[in-house]
Amino acid sequence: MGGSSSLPSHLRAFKTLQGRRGPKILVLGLPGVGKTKLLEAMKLGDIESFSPFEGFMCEVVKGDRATIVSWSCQGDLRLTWPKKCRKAGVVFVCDSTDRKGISKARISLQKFFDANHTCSGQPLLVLASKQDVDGAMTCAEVTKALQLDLMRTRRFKCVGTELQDSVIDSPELEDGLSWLSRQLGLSEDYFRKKKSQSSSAFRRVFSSQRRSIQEKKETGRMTTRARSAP
Ligand SMILES: Nc1nc2c(ncn2[C@@H]2O[C@H](COP(=O)(O)OP(=O)(O)O)[C@@H](O)[C@H]2O)c(=O)[nH]1
Ligand SMILES: [Mg+2]
Repeated sequence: MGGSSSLPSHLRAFKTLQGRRGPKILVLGLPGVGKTKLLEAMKLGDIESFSPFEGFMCEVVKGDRATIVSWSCQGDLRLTWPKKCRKAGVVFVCDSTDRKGISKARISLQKFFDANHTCSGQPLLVLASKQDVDGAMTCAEVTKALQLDLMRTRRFKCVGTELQDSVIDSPELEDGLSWLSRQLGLSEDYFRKKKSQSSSAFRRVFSSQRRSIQEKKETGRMTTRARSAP
């Protein structure tokens, strides 16, 4: 405990939440791009949501196998992450419908890698979300706009996802996560949801949890919610 009080608040928060081995995946992206939706679709475990400081939102999933940390902030991913996080695969979610905002996303991603050089060797999975919306950018367009090809030393893959409320299974997401698992030296199904879990039950739990989080946000309180798999 001693010394941890001098850490920046976001590091203190991760110290308590990330677990002994550190997260396997860091999910990054601007607000509203679909990070929470992704965590819901993965169904790996309870989602804890909190705000380490104003304007920043963090979600942590501590599944049976893997811990996942999702980080949302207003355009600034220039935080230096704890060492344990630097072994994680990086999932960058961007909103394919937001053509104007894509350069902001590119700058955020660049800032993240600039501040975390040790993450540079880690695999990068880019999720081009909201592919179900008319006029969404294709993966090729997103790859170009984020200048992923210029990141020569980094392994990356870009997949398009459509995670609407009614869509529970996403082959594209599974494909992306299998790729990430392989790159991290894990089994293909490492990040795959448990087959026995009932999707309709999940839908019910998630929609009630989302409502509850929203209500808490509106009252201006810190949000901490646990979702329990049925
Ligand atoms: N149509 C569509 N909407 C999506 C998709 N992914 C996320 N959304 C919606 O985008 C909004 C923001 O998603 P959320 O996961 O909360 O974003 P976050 O702020 O990055 O966590 C929500 O209304 C989601 O339902 C998608 O693939 N398709
Ligand atoms: Mg969110």
